[in-house]
Order: sequence, then structure tokens, then C-alpha cells
Amino acid sequence: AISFDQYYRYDEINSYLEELAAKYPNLMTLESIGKSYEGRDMVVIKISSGGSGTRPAILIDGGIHAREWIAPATALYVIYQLVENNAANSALTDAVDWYILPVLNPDGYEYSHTADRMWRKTVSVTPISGCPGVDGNRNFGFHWNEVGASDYPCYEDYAGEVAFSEIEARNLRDFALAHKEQIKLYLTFHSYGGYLLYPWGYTSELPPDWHTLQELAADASLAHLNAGGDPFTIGSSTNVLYAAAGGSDDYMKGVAGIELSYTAELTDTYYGFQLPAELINETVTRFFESARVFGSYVKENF
Ligand code: 0X9
Ligand code: ZN
Repeated sequence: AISFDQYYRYDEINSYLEELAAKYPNLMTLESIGKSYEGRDMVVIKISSGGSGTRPAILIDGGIHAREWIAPATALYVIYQLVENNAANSALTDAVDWYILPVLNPDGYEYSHTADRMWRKTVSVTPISGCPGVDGNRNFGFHWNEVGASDYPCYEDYAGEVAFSEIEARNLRDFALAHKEQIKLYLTFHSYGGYLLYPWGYTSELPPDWHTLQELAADASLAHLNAGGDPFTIGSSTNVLYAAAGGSDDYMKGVAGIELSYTAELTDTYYGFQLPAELINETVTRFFESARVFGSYVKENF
């Protein structure tokens, strides 16, 4: 059984997911969406109680930034609740499918465990030897590298030599595009700071439906507050955090046409990226209440 008082290595996460899929074959299936740069399988799990792929769906990922360990942990907790605790959460899976990719940057995630706790990027080779890695969240091909990103490989926000230079970004792109008719909401987990961000990150202009994005986020934040968490700061990425183009959130809305697209910058603000393992449990359980709100919204509106 899994517990949420420790951070897991990539292999441990995948072993757990395989066990779950074997135990709940009618609810959960595993799919590799391709391999990472270093050859790790990138595993998306599908949670579906039926409906043969016609139900509205939610796509969740975590861990595009290696050091943000609470992001994969939260994605894993959502899986755990929806699958192992389905008796209590069946309302979230009876009309909505969930696609969850807990670790989008597995090579970087492992590197942050073995070599450099503060690693952010992928680990691919760049034109400057000694400066590997691309910021995955600057690598998506929508207004790529226009603002808040760097051309210089040694910087943390290096956008890559071209859009989608990174296999991990391409694998997520291809998966999302293949399911874009079904996916109504995209949620990407990051840390830290307690924000719920919606597009755009490339411009201070707001999407036409920003009011819907704002209100749904406010509901999700209220659920987080009621669960004992802090309210989230809500707004467009550019307007409440900073301008940065090439993010997965902007791509999912701007190109894949997924109406509702959010970046969750999970808590906290004190420990930052190095959230102690003792705080995982309260962080993920509180956020699950927000996830419920997103799930109910998709169920009721699509
Ligand atoms: O800079 C980022 O990629 C995200 N913040 S983090 O501290 N986790 O690195 C924010 C991304 C918000 N979305 C866009 N700018 N598109
Ligand atoms: Zn991040």
C-alpha cells in the first residue's frame, strides 16, 4: 500500500501504478506515451468506469519541473483516491474519465533525487557542453520563446533550440492532441506559492472566457480553504505571476483547444521546493478537495 508521508522514486511510482492497474482492471489502465530522453517509459494512467471513451475527460500531469516533488505526489494522490477509494469517490468517475501522468520529466525527477535536489529542467544535451537541459515549461510550441524564456542553455528558463525539442513535451503534446475532443480540462501541477493560474502566460491579454476560468478556480480555492489550506492566488499567469511563453497550459488552450487549462502552483511558501515529507499528506488531501471541484464542473457542464 502507498502512503503519503514520503516522496517516491520513479520506479516506485511505476510499480505502484502497475499494482493498481492489475488490481482494478475495470477502472484503471496504464499506457506508455513514449520514452523520455534517457529511455524511461512515460506512463499515463486512464481512469474510466465505462462509456468507451466518449465521456468528457480531465488531463492532469505533474513533475515537468524536476525539483517540484509535491507535484508528482499530488497527481499520485488523485489516482489513489479515484481508484483505491473509488467507493467514496465514484461520483467523480461515473461520468468523467481521468488521464493522469504523474511524472512528466522522469529523467530530471531522478536527477533531482540522485545528483542535484534543485534541478528543474530536462537532462538533454544542449549546444553548450556543461549546461544540459531545457525548461520543459518553455518548450511548447505556442508563442514559443517570445517572452520570459531564455536562448541561453545555461539558464533555468532555457526554451530549447526549437519548440518541442524535448521528447517529453512532444509525447505529452501527441497524447493531448490524440484525445483533444474528449479532454475538457487540463491541470498541470507545479510548486510553489499557492497559485491557480490560467492562460495566458505569453501575453497580459485575457482569453475571452477568462471569467469562467476565474470563477471555477475561485470555487476550487474555496474548497481548498474549507479543507484547511490557504486560498490560492488566482489569475492569468502573466497578470498574477509573470509573463513566460511556451508553457504547457498555454499550448493546451491555444492549440489543443482544451477550454479549461490551469497551472496549480501548490503550497507552500515557507519551504518552497523542499517541502518536508511530513507535509505531503496535508498538502495532497487539501488539494484533492479542489480536484473534486474541477471534476464536478466537468461532469455537470460537458
Ligand atoms: O515558470 C513556470 O514555468 C511556472 N512557475 S514555476 O515556479 N513552477 O516554474 C509558472 C507557469 C505558468 N504558466 C505559463 N507561464 N504559461
Ligand atoms: Zn514548475
